[in-house]
Amino acid sequence: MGSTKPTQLEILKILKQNEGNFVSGVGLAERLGISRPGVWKHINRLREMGYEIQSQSRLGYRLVAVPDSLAREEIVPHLKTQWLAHSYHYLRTIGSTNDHALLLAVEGASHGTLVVAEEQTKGRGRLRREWISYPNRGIYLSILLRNPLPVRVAPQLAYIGSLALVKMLYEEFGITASIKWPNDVLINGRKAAGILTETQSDQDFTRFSVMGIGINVNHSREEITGPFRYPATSIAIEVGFAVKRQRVLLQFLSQFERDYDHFLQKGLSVMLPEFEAHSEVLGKIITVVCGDREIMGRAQGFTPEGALLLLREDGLQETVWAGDVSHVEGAV
Ligand code: BT5
Repeated sequence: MGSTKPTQLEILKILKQNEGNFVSGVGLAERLGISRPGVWKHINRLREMGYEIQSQSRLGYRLVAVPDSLAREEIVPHLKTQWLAHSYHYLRTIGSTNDHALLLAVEGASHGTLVVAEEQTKGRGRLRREWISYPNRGIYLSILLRNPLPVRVAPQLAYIGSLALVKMLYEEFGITASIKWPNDVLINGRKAAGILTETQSDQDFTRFSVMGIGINVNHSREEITGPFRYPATSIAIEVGFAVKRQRVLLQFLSQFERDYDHFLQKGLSVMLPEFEAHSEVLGKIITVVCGDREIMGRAQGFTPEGALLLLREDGLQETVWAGDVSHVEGAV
């Protein structure tokens, strides 16, 4: 687990309140009721966690820089959401955030619970494929959603997640990303994020859904060399500089909450024009793999439920509910 000790959190709070200024070691020791070597020990622990803390005899300690960590203390105080991520579960390393969120769901965790990790050792894609989750570079998160949805509607959550990510990347970073139906976000034609939605249902309605998303943020080219089913990239590779993951996470959560609430009120069909506007495949000749079938055709549009309408070479139109787009005309 990735929890920071209460005394360390208190020291951090005091250093942040005095950002730019030195805080005396004696003062810290007195305030916290611990010895000066005790303060020093906690300061060193914070340094190991990536906090840059300057120390000078007689002056004390000064916070110089905070790490780009997704720990609770760096995210929760800055949340702008109404209901999302207020229950915040941070893990330095975990098998899969989706597995952890599914477990929390069964134990009764609340709507909007967020699980986020710095590293996954068993990150999953669809059909149990592997999701490479390089430590401290990406964002690996799962959101627990408790609104009962008709079972056939649940896959649409992936569209809402990818739409929120694409919109956020543009608004916050000026990045033009696109959605490769049904669950990928591409930048310059390469996969930068993938979504995995898992649900538990009672008959026709979901009891809960977990929407997991993996975002390649600061990976170097070496860190995301495949072999992958589709060319991969990271935000940093495409924009040419490192991006604060904290900002990506906070802004994504705000955008997803807005889009999810809109989706609940109005349904996917109202959001379809936006989804189409950001589509990587619309109007292009693509190849879709559905089980052991491969269908080639022009992506003509989406049904109000989000299925893909494909005009095949033989002139017949086919409605594809699930599959993998393995090739897009003119792709990298
Ligand atoms: C996905 O599956 O794209 C969904 C990925 C969801 C990952 C998140 S991370 C948080 C949460 N917890 C989990 O355990 N999972 C979710 P799919 O469309 O099936 O694509 C999987 C394929 O993408 C793999 O077979 C690889 O070819 C490729 N791939 C693996 N890691 C990648 C990466 N980091 N970037 C780009 N492509 C990758």
